[in-house]
Amino acid sequence: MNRTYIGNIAKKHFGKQVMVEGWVADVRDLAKIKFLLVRDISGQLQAVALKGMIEDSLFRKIGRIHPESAVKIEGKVNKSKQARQGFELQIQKLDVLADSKTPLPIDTSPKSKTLIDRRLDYRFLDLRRSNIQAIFKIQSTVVNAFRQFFMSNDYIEIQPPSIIATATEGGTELFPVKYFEKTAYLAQSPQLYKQMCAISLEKVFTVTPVWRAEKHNTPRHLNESRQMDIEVAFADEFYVMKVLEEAVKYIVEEVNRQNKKELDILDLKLKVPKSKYFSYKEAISLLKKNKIPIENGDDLPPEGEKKLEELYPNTIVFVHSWPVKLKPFYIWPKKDNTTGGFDAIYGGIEISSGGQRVHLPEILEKQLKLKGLKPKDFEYYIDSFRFGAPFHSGWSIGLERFTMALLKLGNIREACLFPRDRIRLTP
Ligand code: AMO
Repeated sequence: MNRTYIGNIAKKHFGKQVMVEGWVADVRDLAKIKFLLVRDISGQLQAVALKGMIEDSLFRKIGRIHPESAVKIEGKVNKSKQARQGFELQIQKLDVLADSKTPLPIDTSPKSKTLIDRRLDYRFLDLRRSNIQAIFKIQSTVVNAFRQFFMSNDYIEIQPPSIIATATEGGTELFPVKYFEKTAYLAQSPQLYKQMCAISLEKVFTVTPVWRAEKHNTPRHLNESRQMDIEVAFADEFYVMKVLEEAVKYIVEEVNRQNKKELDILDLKLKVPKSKYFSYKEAISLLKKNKIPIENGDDLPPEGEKKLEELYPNTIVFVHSWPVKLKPFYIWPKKDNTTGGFDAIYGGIEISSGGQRVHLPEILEKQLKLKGLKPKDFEYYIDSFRFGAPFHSGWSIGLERFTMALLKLGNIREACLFPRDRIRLTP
């Protein structure tokens, strides 16, 4: 008999035989009746066995199945008023395909009280929980919608290197790797490579892992994360901010369209966000007015980002025209000591930053020196702008950050399958 996914069982199956495969979420072992709660990736159902209706040995075996064992069940679908799904499966045959050790190291019920550290130690089991599955099903939609959006707008997907020779986002946050006789580093960002592609391929995007050796351990930082980046030639920062706005709106629409069930499980209703634009100076005075302790020249603190969400709920807040001091060397410096750099805040957290880039070698050299970096280390990159490199702009959305903001998760680790942080390297 072919397998039927639990989520596909419908009225047309009532009174018919089906075969399901999945995991035992719960066992209720009564004298004359046994209940199994069985789940697969598409849903869960109640399976019942009545004494006298099946062989005695099978009846006894059902009561002793360990939770989280993988089973295969054949039975009849019966309409049921008691079962939450409106039907139940009357067990006729049951095989334990893979027994589970008992007791379980974590609680695998949706309302599990197991602490996050322990859950992450047993992430493979944590992934049996329907609410955790919902997060990663939605994240899968997010990545796919990102790809679809840019593919359908004629962007080219690029595959940048992950082993690089130089820092991009500041000198101290690199993981060194031994590269034959030299020291190389894990990429902190596809920044330099996406730029070198955009000056020939015009419109590029990538989804790629990045590594940052930041020592702090916070609910919003990972040491390995995934970035969704774009870079566009003949475009300024305002052009790409608009693109970001449209891409995020499309992603939210797709999640609403494709993940109704998952949003229900997470008890979330998503509205397509609005957008709001502030210059850095405007943002600082707005936050000051709202009693956030901040001065001109400061980076936006987490409570400032939260305040922006409070003032403009469900809005992508763009903060542009940042001072030179607060942006990386590759961001275009303007005459008034501001730059073409911006941040995007959504759900009370920075989900993206980007800007117009320096496309003129002389300015790039000056900027590198200003940031304490050696132009010699960046020769290959600077040289790429000597052959008709047009002005260009781009940005990067952190995938886990975005998932965290979208689904209102309290800790970025909830949005990462196997987080790498200051102390965690396994599983
Ligand atoms: P930035 O360093 O701001 O910019 O990173 C872009 C986005 O990536 C996410 N992010 C992180 N997520 C989790 N843990 C971290 N440690 C972490 N660091 C960053 C955030 C952030 O907004 N090259 C530029 C982008 C560009 O200009 O195109 C860059 O990497 O969501």
